Amino acid sequence: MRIEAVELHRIAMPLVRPFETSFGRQSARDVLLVHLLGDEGEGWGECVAMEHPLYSSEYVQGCSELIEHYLAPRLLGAPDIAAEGLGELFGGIIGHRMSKAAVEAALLDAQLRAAGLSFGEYLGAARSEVDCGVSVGIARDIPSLLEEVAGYVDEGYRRIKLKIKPGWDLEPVAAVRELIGPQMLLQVDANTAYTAADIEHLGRLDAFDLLLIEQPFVEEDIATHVSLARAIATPVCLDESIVNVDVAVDAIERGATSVVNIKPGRVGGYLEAVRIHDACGELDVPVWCGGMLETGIGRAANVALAALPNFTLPGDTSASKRYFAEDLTEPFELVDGRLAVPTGPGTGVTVRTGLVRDRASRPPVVLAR
Ligand code: NPQ
Ligand code: MG
Repeated sequence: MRIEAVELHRIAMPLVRPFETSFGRQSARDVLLVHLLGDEGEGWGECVAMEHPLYSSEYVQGCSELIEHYLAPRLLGAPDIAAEGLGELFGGIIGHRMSKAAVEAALLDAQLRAAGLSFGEYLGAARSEVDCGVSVGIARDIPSLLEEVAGYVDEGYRRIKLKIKPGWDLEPVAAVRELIGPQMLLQVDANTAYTAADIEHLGRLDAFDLLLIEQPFVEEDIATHVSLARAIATPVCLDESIVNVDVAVDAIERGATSVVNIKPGRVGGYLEAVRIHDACGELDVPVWCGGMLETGIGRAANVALAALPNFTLPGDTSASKRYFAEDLTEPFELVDGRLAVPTGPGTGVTVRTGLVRDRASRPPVVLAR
């Protein structure tokens, strides 16, 4: 379609409880939304970058400027563009995957709405609902952690993921395993907080029958993940390191990762996410859908992606209320530990534009032809 205008909305979304990881503590989600207006209709995309460059090099203000000065001009200059053509249109711009993914999601939403097709149908969903897990932040102490985990188990989550860091690993994991029993799926995420010197220590996690350990070392360091995978029984799963399908295949072939966390924002979009899903499937490597504290806009598309056949492990696709008292769309609610894949055209959700306006942290950036 022909894009007539690009709007960039920045929203402050308070979190229902602060979320602490090895890289810091967040009490609000700073959300950048891309709203595209085209000759065939409109679409919304959510950027997963955080306010500050703590999880990845990208951050909200940088993404907003990158889209404003580099991506939007190319979109607005194209006579006719579809999401499948963005790889070429943005090809000269190096990196900036989260920015590109947000624009791709908005264009996909617009073109699928125009075609009357849902994200799930378009991406290749194989089921109508997805198993959900929940990511649990670093807590003040073990009793408060256990209280939080018990609440999520009561709500029906099918897998618990604990954030860990040096000084907050063996004890909380042991206590949670004791609380939830041997059957419940349990995994940990270090967000790059460890070094090669910690390999022997991380081997002690083998005692807790974990599904996987996610990204213990820095994103560029595939080799130390290979060493860890050889040294311990717990499967190693890369998150931050997996920036595209070639890196995913390389990391798998080198033995650095035997499970892959797929986040569309981190890999440049839903089309690349599907390519990683397909490549992992061919290599018999299971994948699961990560989360970046998305509002209903990003969550809707993630739930559709998580319905593809090789997403065999529960994702960080939690209910809206895990993060937000009031979502930017109709809320996603857990039913028997699962979320329903939206069936309406595009993402299938309706953006509450009044709330987008009310929660704006700055005036929208509006670019037109
Ligand atoms: C992960 N997500 O898997 C990330 C990291 C993460 C659900 O654990 C604000 C915005 C705070 C994005 C904290 C989950 C965040 C964030 C953590 C992403 O590594
Ligand atoms: Mg992670």
